Amino acid sequence: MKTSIQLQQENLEELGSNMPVPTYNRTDNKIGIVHVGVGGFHRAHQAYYLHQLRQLGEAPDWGICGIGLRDADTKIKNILKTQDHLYTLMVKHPDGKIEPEVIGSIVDFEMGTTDPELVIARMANANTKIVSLTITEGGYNFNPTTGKFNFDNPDIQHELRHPQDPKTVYGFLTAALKRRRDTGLPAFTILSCDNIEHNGDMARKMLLAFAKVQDEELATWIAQEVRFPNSMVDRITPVTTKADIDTLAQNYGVDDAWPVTCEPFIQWVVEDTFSNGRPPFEKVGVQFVPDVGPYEKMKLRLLNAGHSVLGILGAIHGHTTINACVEDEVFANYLRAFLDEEATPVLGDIEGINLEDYKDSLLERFANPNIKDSVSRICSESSAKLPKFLIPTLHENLAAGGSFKFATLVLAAWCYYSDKQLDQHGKPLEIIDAMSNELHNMASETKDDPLAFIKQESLFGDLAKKDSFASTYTSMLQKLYTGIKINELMQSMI
Ligand code: CS2
Repeated sequence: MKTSIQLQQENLEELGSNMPVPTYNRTDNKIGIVHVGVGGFHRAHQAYYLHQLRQLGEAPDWGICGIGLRDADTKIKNILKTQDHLYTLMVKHPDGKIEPEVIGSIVDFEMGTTDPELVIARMANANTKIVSLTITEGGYNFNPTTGKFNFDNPDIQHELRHPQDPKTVYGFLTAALKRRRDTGLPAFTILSCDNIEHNGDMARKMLLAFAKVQDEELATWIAQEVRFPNSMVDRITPVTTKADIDTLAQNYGVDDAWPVTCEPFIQWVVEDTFSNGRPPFEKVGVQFVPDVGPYEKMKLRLLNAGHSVLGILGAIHGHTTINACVEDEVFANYLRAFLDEEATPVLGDIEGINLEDYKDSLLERFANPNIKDSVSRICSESSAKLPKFLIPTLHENLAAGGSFKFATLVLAAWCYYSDKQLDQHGKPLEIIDAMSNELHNMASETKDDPLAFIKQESLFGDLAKKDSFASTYTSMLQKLYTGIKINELMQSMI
C-alpha cells in the first residue's frame, strides 16, 4: 500500500508522478464563470472541459467560482476549500481500468445561504461573463404540466418582497443583473446545463416571470441583454462511494475527501449565443450548433427516460444498480422495446444521427460494470424527472395512437414504489424525492381508487381521464398489488 498524499496545490508536483495534475497557473487567473450547483455532474462535465482547455494553455481568464444555494452545499464548499478547490476525477472504463486526474478549473466557492452579498458580488463582477447552472430539474421552480412559474414557493415570495435578501437562483440572478445594469456593466450569459428540454428557454421564461413581478424595468433589460443558450449535456456520473475514496488513497496515493467518478463518454452540444463571450470550448470537443432542440429531445427521451424505466422497475424488482438491470435479459429487452416502440416513433428523424447506433451505445453505456450507477440515484427526484423524461412520450403516443404500455407499467410501478416504499421482496427502498410524502399519500389511496396516484395533474396532466390509458394502468396496478412479480409482467409484454 502506498502512503497517500493530501490533495492540495502545494502537493501537485509530487502527485504528478501518480496521475495527471493541472499544469496551469491557478493562482492569478480571473473568474469568468460563476457556477450554481457544484454536484458531481458539474465536476465531471463543464469543469472538466474547462480544465482540458486550461491544460492546453487556453482560457486563462475563465476560472470557475462555485456557488451553493442550499445548506447541504456547505459540505462540498468546506472540502474544496481544504483542497485548494482541487478534486480528482476518476474515469471508469468497462474493462475495470480507472483513469484518475486532478482537476483544477474551480478556483473559488461561495455560499448564498451564509454570504449572499459575496455571491451577488461575484456574479456582478466585471470579469464574470457566464453564470452557468446545474440546479436540477426541480430547481427551475415551474409546474411541470402548465409550464408556469410557481409563485407559491415561500422562498420566492420572500425574495420578491425582499430583493436584498435572495434565497433562490432567481433572487440572486436578478440582484446581480440589476447591479450590473446600474453600474453600466454588460450582462452575463445564463447557461443552463440541466436535463430539461429547451433548458435555456426555460431558464429565460422562469427568470423573466420572476423579474417582471419584482422589477418590470429590470425584466425588460434582462430580456434584451441576457442570452440563454440551450444546451444538451451528457455524462453518467454516479454517486461517489467510500470505496472510491479508499481506492484513490490506496491505489493512487491521493487523499481526496470527495472525488468524482464518471463514465468515459462525454458530450456537450450548445447553441452559440452568448451575451459577453465564451471560452473556446470547441477546442476540446464541445459541439456548437444553431439549434440544440433535436439533440436534447433525443437524449432526454432515450437516455434519461431509459434510466428511469430501468430505475423504477429495477427498484421494485430488487436490482440496486443500472448495470445489474441491463445484465438481466428481461430488463434489457424491455428497455429496448420501450426505446424502439414508444420513445423512437415520437422523436422523428434527427439529422446526422443514426438512432439505432445511439440506442446501441446507450445499452453499452448502461452496462458498464465498473460504473455501478445506483438505482436509488436514478429514482431520486422522480417527481421532477418523469414529467420531463417519460410522461411526454406517453401523452404523444396516446395522441398518435401509438404503443404506450411500456411507459404505463413504469407509472404503475412508481405508484407501487411510492405506496409500499419496499421492493417486491419486502426490502425497504431508499426514496429521495422532494414530493415523497405527497407521492406516498396519493399512492396509498390506490386501494380505494386505483387512479388516485395518477390524478395528480401537475405531474401527469390529464392521463387519468384518458380511458385507454386508465384501463391499461389499472390492470397493471392490480397485477402488481396481487403480488405478480414485475419481471414476469415485463416478460409477458415483450
Ligand atoms: C440520470 C442522469 O438523473 C438521472 O436520472 O438519467 O443523471 C444521467 O445519468 C445524465 O443525464 C447523463 O448525462
